Amino acid sequence: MKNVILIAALATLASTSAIAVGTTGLDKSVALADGQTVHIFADGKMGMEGRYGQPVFMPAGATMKAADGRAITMVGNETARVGALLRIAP
Ligand SMILES: [Cu+2]
Repeated sequence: MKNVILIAALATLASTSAIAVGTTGLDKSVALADGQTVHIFADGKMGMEGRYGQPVFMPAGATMKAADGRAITMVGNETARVGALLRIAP
């Protein structure tokens, strides 16, 4: 009985930390030609990270050039989410 409770407690702990890791909602990050990075979240909105690892303002609708030459149009301007992301995974 004691082991069953311990296993249940460990399973709860594991799922709680999995939720914590997943809260950033980050889908992917794309390097830009100018050295900045655009972070694309699961809901399609984007946020900018500057060359020095800081959140950067970029208005929605602005066009960016990816390092591979693709053009990406800014959707949203998620500076706060990028700030949270950089604090979690510096
Ligand atoms: Cu941008």
